[in-house]
Amino acid sequence: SASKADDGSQIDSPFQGGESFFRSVLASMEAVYLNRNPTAKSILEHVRSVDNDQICYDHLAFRTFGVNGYGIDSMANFFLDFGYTQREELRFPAKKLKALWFSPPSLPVFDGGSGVGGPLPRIFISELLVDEMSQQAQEIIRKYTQISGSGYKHAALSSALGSLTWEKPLYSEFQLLARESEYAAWTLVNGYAVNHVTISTHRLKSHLRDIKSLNQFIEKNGFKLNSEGGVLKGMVQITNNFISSLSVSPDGLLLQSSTVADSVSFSFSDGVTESVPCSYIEFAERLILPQFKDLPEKEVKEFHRRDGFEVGNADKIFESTSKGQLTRKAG
Ligand code: OOG
Ligand code: NI
Repeated sequence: SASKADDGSQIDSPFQGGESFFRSVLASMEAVYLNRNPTAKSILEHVRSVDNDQICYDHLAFRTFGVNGYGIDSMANFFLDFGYTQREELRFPAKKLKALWFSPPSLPVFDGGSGVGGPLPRIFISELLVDEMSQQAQEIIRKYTQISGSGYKHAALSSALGSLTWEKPLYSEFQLLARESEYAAWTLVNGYAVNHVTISTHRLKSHLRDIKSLNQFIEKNGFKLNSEGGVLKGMVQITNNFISSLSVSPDGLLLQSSTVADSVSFSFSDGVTESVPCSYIEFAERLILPQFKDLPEKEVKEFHRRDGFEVGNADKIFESTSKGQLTRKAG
């Protein structure tokens, strides 16, 4: 799975360590995600029923608190240890977030599995710039990361077990964070749990390989897509309800859409039980780079396609867990 750096050179680091161990960890992270998020589970089943068991994950995403060692590095270390390569940084000043993505190492042999057994996914990890938050919000975040002690060293384990490394917060603390940053509130109650998996649509075999068809298929089956950013920046404005959920990069080559997150009931430490946003599922179509547009279709590999992420798209996708999207009516 060769990938290209910005200067066009190949980044092709080899996989390091035990592949079956690595895939078991991914499978445990995925199991936690599927158990908590019935929409994601059901959409994967629907897609699989049309597309003969072959689903490739474009990327997995995680959220972190950028403080006391709990930031991006805490989760990235696990992937770096198995040969992943750090790539570009993305900044979201209004949301007080930054993100990094990591490209997967190449495998010595790959015999065509599906999901976490398939081609290794990219990894997208973001962090809240905690120092830029209000004093009150910082106090809450610092309190829980301090309680957690060395928990940041066990980010992957925490994600695979579906267990927070810190104690459960008070409901009032969750609410205070939510008013200032829905990302912060999400991370306080979900910790290192997988935020979303992304289906690589162009690697599907059926008509669903076209992300617009997949969006229609999803909505026809009664699921709600994140409608944030209905006006496509730098693109023609499309008023069709299905397509308004699509984010397109300025070069027109990275197309992404996502569902609205599921909610789970969460028992706060003060005895309050409230529903909180959990995870969502995303779809990404990476189009063929202009210099490879004449390649015969069956020769097209992943590295011939648009790589990486896009700030404008990501900014809208972050809203998949926002209250505004969760309470919106479908359609
Ligand atoms: C990540 C949102 C961005 C993408 O693919 O650009 C993203 C998040 O919600 O934590 O997933
Ligand atoms: Ni994503």
